[in-house]
Amino acid sequence: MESIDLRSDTVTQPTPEMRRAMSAAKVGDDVFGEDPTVNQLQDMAAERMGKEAGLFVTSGTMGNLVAVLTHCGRGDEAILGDQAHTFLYEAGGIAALGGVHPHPVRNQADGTLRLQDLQAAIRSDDVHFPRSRLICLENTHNRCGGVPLTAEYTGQVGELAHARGLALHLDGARIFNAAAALRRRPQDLVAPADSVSFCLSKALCAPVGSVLCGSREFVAKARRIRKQLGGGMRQAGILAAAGIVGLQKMVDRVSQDHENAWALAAGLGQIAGIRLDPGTPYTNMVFFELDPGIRFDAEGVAARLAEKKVRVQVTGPRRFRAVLHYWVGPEQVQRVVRAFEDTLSEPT
Ligand code: TLP
Repeated sequence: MESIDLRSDTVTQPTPEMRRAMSAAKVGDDVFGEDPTVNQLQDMAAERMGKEAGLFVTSGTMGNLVAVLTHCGRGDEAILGDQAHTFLYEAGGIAALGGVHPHPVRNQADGTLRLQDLQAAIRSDDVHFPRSRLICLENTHNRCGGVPLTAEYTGQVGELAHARGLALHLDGARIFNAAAALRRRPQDLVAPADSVSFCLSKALCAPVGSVLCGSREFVAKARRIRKQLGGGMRQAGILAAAGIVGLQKMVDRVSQDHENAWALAAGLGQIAGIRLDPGTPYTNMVFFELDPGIRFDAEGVAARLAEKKVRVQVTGPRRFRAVLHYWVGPEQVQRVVRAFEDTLSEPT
């Protein structure tokens, strides 16, 4: 029996087609700009995002870091959600490596930052203050349940940022999930942003990489910063080849992951002792917790599930996240539901 890993969509393995494309990829020295496969991926990504240019980076974390360091200098300030991945889970890189002051604003449950909170967070010109340079949004919003942000909301934030002389960066790690859920083109969702990074190594199944997109001028500057960070790769076409297959073949299928997430939520919702988060799932993530009546804690349940070859992410003492992806189909979803049923009915 194969194990079912729902801890994240980052666990996705490359498809056989990706492995074939990787072994056949034409490569060159990408620091010289001479890797044809990287160049093709960057062009495709920029076109998908409706931006002038793209830059292949090692990870979503590097995409956000390079973006923030391209927009901001040392001592400048980036305004972002207090639940943002960049604020919580990127090892403080923007401060540690860029001297950029993070200014967290409370995330609402729907992943947004209130416009009045953003207005209030932007500093006036005063020697006491860091200079506000950037607002960051996240779409879909991971910690807020994988919820998508609408094009209209992002447009309002873009207008506000630009009117006050700030730039807008979008962490679009899962922008294709947002696009599928909202039935909008990704380029419409990211149009108000000056830069956007999206991941190839999550729903799209590529083994490595993200692409940071923006204007030609922005990407030229970002390229130097990527080099400073040690992210200038050489024959990276081997990796980019998988990303190209991801963009060609995996984008249109992410709505299947959303359907499987609904099926999982429907099954889990029937089990006494499981409480689904209101609204879950918005996209490919199901968030839920254990009722107070259940004697196990989340770690205890996860350990018992692991014995049944089912893995989920523990996100709190009694909380879980399950992320659907290409390698988990409807049959596996039913196996996960049964594994939860069996586990919660076991004696402690
Ligand atoms: N998220 C991972 C973990 O780091 C939490 C996950 O399992 O969800 N932005 C967003 C919104 C993300 O969710 C992630 C990864 C990243 C950026 C960073 O991407 P990588 O892992 O490629 O550095």
